[in-house]
Amino acid sequence: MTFDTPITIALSKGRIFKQSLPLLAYAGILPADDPETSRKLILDTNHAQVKLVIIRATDVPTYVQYGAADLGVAGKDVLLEHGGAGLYEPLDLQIARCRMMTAGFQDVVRKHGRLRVATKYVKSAKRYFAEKGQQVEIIKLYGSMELAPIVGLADLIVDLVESGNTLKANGLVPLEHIADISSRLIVNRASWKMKHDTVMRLMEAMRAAVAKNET
Ligand code: PRT
Ligand code: MG
Repeated sequence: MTFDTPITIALSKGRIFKQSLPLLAYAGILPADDPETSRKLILDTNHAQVKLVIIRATDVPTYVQYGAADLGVAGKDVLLEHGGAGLYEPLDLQIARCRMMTAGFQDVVRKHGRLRVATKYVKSAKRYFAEKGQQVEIIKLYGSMELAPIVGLADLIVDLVESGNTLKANGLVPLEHIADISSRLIVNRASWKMKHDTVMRLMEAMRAAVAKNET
């Protein structure tokens, strides 16, 4: 692929960067640095016009919403919390897959009053329990949710589960399935219009890479 317009792609370190690499490579984009070892926040690529910005996973939709990046890769969990304002979500990349679940001790007993649920996914948790017609008290945390039931901060947590090992290591079990999660390509609405050809070609190359992975 050739790039006749500047393109900035927002990615987070870790699993999203690693699993996006082969999809980007399929579109001919090769980063000049490895974010795990480099301290650079902006990575050059083999194309002078294409830059990667490396940011926190939860910040990716914000960068794309405001046009600080034209495109990004973000987990559906993060997008559900962000709300999707100012961006399109045209492609499920089928990477960084996991499940959003409730979890707790095997025998969650409801004490007096409402069940307490600790999570960083406040919006998703609220919607899930509201749809079930269950009154709960949501406690916002920023990480290490597994600790909350152990120390009596909450009866349940809402978290992402992949292998289940993290829950198991903390004596918890997955209980109810809320959503299947994977990462999505997201596109700034103005970039979608102004850089249409380039964005489309990039997206179609990534779509082909996803399809190839599925077969
Ligand atoms: O780590 P940081 O605080 O910077 O941000 P982050 O945790 O949001 O980023 P990162 O890179 O860890 O995750 C990015 C995205 O990967 C998430 O937004 C999800 O869409 C996706 N993803 C896929 C996961 C997992 N699988 C996952 N297993 N994100 C987190 N986990 C965590 C989970 O929260 C739990 O702590 O891994 C633990 C469970 O894993 P198992 O295998 O023990 O079940
Ligand atoms: Mg993490």
